[in-house]
Amino acid sequence: MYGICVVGLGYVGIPTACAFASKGIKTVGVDIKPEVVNMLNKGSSFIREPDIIQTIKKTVKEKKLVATTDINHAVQNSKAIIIAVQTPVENATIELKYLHKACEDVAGAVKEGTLVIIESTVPPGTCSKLVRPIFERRGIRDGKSFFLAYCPERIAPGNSLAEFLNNDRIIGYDEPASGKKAIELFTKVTEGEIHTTDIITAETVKLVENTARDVYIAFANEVSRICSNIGIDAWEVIKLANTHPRVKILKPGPGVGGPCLTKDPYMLLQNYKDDNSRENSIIKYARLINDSMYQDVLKLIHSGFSKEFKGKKIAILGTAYKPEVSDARSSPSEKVIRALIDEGFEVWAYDPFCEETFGAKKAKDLVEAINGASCCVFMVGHNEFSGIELGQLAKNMSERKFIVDATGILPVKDGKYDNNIMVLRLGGRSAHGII
Ligand code: SAJ
Repeated sequence: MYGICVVGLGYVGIPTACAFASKGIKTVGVDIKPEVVNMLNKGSSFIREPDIIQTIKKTVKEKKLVATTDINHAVQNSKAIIIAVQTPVENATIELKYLHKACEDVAGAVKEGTLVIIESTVPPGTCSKLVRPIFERRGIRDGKSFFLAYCPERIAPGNSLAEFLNNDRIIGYDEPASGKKAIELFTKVTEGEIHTTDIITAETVKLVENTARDVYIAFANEVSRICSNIGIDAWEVIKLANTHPRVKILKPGPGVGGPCLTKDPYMLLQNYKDDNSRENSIIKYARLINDSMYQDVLKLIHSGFSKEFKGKKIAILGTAYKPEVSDARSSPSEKVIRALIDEGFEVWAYDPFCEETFGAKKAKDLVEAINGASCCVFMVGHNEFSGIELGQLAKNMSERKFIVDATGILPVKDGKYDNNIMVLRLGGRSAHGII
């Protein structure tokens, strides 16, 4: 018998399964992909976070964690089920078919008295309109013959296990008996505080959190554009503005990537009933700003070249969607790389975590990427890049060398440096007249 069954072993399901197994709770993970299941059973994972890898290795060996493709067997033999399948945007709509299928499978096998927790991000109302009816159609009643709760994940990829174990948790439930069971379960794994509410509020809270972050980042990006127009350094402006006790501006960058902030704001926006409100929403404009930041990077790159750039080598440093992760979904690097290839540049990409190159030539290391390049573009603030010295870069680059720092990773401001190297920084003074 398992304490927990986690359905969906993706970027959320794996840390979830690891967290329960690390607390000594016998955990079974289910996925339809045999390669994911096999990898986990061999003590490994596609998530390259060291504590995830270590925990999987240890808990698989101790037989606290196992994976299977057999959902019936796993569900029938578990006291509680957590569903953490993807809810992606496909053809411009939120696709709930994976959640639907997982709920059907769980409802078809679940034993009386099982706790079922939805962890996937969903549009408000999904648990009451889609999930609960799937169970009720089989005569399984929430709060009586099964217990339903919505507990959204809040983990930041890159540090997912620690965040799962330590972050505060929201638990949404509509039946007191279901809430009691869910609180009991999360108390075993969460150091953070548990906050309770009804299910539709919990569903909305999750979307509001991610939308807030997207809007805050858009503001930082807008500050960067405005400062470039004034001819001043946005990084200095933000640093000084943040000395105010009630101001906390985030960092400008080449855009917002990843599977969450690029999608969740649209799930929230859908709740406006009229087009006008949706079209004029701060949420929509934030998305537009963040989605268009890659053009600012391209403008900086173009400004560094004289007219002829066909065949010139450019090194794109970072293809992941953010620092220290291997995930390239909706990475701003994709748009930049594809545009540069179309324009005739010879584009090379290097990322210490991520295999994806978006059609650029793959460099095995930093040296191969920058060797003979006219331009290096820092697209992701990976730690490996933060120690780079300009002198080291200049030595390996071509005669004509300039660097675009799209993430503020370099310890220098923009301007001309020794070795004839020019640094153009997104949000920097030198972007004046360019952006
Ligand atoms: N970014 C900036 N400037 C910043 C911070 C981030 O441009 O100052 C960019 C990043 O480079 C990246 C994107 O934003 O491209 C998103 O990165 P992130 O670290 O802000 O967020 P995610 O998508 O990795 O994780 C978010 C988190 N949500 C919040 O912080 C409110 C995480 O807690 C959620 O669990 C996750 O979404 C999710 O799965 O929903």
